[in-house]
Amino acid sequence: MPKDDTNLAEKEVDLFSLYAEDPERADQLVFGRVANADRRGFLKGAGLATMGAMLGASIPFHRNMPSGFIPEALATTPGVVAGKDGLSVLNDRPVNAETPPHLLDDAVTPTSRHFVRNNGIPPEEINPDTWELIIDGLVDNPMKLRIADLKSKFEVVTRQLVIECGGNGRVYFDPPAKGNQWTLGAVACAEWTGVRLGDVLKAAGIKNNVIYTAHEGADTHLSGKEGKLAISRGVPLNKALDPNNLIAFGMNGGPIHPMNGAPLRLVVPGWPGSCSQKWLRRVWLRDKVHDGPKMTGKAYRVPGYPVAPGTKVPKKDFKIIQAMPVKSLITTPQTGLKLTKGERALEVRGQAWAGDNTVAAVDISIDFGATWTRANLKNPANPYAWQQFSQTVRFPQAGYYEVWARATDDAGRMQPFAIAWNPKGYLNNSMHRVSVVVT
Ligand SMILES: Nc1nc2c(c(=O)[nH]1)N[C@H]1C(S)=C(S)[C@@H](COP(=O)(O)O)O[C@H]1N2
Ligand SMILES: [Mo]
Repeated sequence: MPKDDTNLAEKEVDLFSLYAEDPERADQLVFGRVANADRRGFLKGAGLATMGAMLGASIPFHRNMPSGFIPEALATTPGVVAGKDGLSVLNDRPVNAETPPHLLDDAVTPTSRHFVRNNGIPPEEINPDTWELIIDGLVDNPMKLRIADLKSKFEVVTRQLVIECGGNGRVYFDPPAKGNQWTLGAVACAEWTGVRLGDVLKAAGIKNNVIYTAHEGADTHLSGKEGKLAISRGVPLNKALDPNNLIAFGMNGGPIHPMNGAPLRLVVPGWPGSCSQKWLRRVWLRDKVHDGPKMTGKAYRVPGYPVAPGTKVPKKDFKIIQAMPVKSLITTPQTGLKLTKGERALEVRGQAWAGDNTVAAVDISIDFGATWTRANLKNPANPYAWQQFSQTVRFPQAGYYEVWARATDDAGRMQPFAIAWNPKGYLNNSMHRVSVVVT
């Protein structure tokens, strides 16, 4: 049995607190080398690209940086990831950054606003022209494909697809759950271009005994151990063959952002974001449930039955998360809005999505859920795109209000008021609330 990787989250600590506690160890972690190693060597380690990404620039004189050195820009403005705009950085090693809800108002999330969830250290140097994807395991014809091969051998499609981290909303769990303390913004709907995963697997010839996929990326484990994967997940074959899954090489009409998996990634919409392997190197087919890092133990699993907050659940009762639940996000107004000058009417807007399902309705309340008004709801641009909703609400008098949104999917499932607590803090789809003060 592979080791349970679920306590890895504990190692995902903030860079600055680590430097304060133990600069030598921090340096080793950040730069991937021991602090007193060859000076020219240690800054070439895996952490430099991450450092550069955090700073928004490479560091020409990085060799002059003393060990334990914290760049001023990181010390004063920790909220920066190159090519990202307005994201909140939750963790810088590995980089994890989410998008404030009011920046998710677009039907298609701009690349600069797509959240980042890294479990390890992204690859340093990527060359899209020579990048190779291996398809092997239980297939008739193992394949090695460059991106040019994917483009010439398979139909290229463009789709708007939601990726949501399984741990989105974890911060609201009480008792708290370990791991990145995502609030609301570990979700996005970008427009991805690529080929269908199913087409590529079929071309390789799927053997009769295949039941599961296994995905591997080119990022490295936080420990820096050679050949140790940060994360390797898979999906049941029937999900893998869904024509909406892409092996993507394009994002919003341009290249994939380096932190979102350039030059090649999976997009398996509707299921936890962890199924959408970034920096994709290999997909192999198996005759058993995949057991890669973060596939086993309690990772991306919830108890198979509802439990009261704080319940200790035996490991054997945990089930792999499949489809994500119905959810909505209010993107306008931004919480804390003050309406002045006697304004009483306000347009509320947002996004709604529902795992493998579609959203049938979104309702809005301004009176703490006593009454609800149906919002206008758009159809998805394509399956697995999120759906925009809007409604104008009118506040009867001056005072403090909360606008609540509640989506219902086409199977009749509705977002709950309270969080369905689970030990690892996954699948929080409780209703989003924003505050509005009318003066
Ligand atoms: N290779 C690799 N793929 C990965 C991850 C990772 O750490 N390494 N993180 C996964 C998780 S947990 C999520 S939620 C999504 C996030 O995709 P994004 O960073 O593009 O938003 O990528 C998934 N794919
Ligand atoms: Mo995730």
